Amino acid sequence: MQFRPHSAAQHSWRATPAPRRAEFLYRVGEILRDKKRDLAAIITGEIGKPATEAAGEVQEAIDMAYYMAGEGRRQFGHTVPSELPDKWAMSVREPVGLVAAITAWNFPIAVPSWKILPALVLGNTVVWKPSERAERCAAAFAQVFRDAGLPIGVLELVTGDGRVGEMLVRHPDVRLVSFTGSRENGRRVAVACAELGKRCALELGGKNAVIVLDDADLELAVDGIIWSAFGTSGQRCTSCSRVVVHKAIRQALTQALVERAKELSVDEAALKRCEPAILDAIKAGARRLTTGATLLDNVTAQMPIAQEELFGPVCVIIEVGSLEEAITVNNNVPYGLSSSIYTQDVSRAFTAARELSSGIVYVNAGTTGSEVQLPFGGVRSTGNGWREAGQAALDTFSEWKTIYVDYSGRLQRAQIDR
Ligand code: TXE
Repeated sequence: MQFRPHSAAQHSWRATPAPRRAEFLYRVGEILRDKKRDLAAIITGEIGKPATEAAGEVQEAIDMAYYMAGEGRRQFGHTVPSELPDKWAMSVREPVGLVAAITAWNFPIAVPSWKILPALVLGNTVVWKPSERAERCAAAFAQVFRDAGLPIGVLELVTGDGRVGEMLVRHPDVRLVSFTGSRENGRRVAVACAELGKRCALELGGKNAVIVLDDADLELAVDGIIWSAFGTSGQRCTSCSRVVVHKAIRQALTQALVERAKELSVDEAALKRCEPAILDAIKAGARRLTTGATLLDNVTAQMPIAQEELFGPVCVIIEVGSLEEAITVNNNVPYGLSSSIYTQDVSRAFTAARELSSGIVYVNAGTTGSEVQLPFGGVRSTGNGWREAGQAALDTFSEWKTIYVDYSGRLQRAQIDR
């Protein structure tokens, strides 16, 4: 499979004033809004996401379209007095160039929108390789950009598996790879980008915990855990796969979670993929409390099932004796995407918000539910410093250029001519 970027499209898109580029994104938002139901039905049909969650996913793309369209008139730079007379100093944002967006299957429209929309409004062109498990969703989403009148060659859709992804990563014209997927494949992308001197923005796995302290609103915590652990059958990178509970309320919380989990139906294929890890945990002493939406207790923090991302409807319960111990358990995993704490004590909430090692922290809410106007991403094995969404995305998809204009008519040497 060959990919030939549209260099003419790249030059003309870069030269298009940002407010004009933004007009295409406003139209994308309007079309997404008008086609929300149809697109949600395609997501449900292709990957089995429940209708309400699929609609929520399209809404996320709508929100991102309008948010990033607004950035068309807010690409602020800086002007600052030079240290030398008759000299002007300023900085401006510039596009990186051709961006390769490589995305996972579980959010086939929302996650691509988090990459494509900021990349376009900043003047980049994009080649997008969706997951091979969500190509119908990708075709429908790419059609929205065509219907919005986006010039040919500004957004290119290429389909295929990881080999096509690798080809794009190595393509000489690609300057930035924005990758969402598993840690293993993310590392392959990062190594290739390092060898080739390309920027690489990674959004990888999670092993997200909900901490429940002894003063928590138990009912609220149960709602938040059940939703973030078993919504989307636990197949969000931000899904809760660990409950870290204070020993004083462990029994009451566990009982309440079991009652609720029993009522749920889950993606059986996702659960099946998790069965070997569940059996290993049981051999190591864990106790399976429910099938389907699976809860296990008697799990210690260092067990593999409490460390590794399963990406399915499985959640373990770990008992602790203090906030400090809960924070240590939360932080001692390879991933650092999302954390949550339930407490009604403001000092403990803010202590946790400061000490929890993750890119996102929720207080009195579960681990899922990011909003487009704030940075999204994680630390350690979840990411590599770049963020998506919010103002942070502007830095991921642009370069700074500093411009000095010396109108003195003579040689002036900074730091020397004093
Ligand atoms: O990933 P895969 P999946 C994570 C989630 C889980 C994974 C599930 O935590 O770990 O994604 O998604 C392409 N070079 N997140 O199974 O298999 C592949 O074709 C280049 C985190 O889809 O890694 C697909 O398009 N590309 C996230 C994409 O990579 C390669 C939110 C992902 O595939 C490649 C959602 C290679 N060598 C899911 N190999 C977050 N943190 O925001 C594969 N691909």
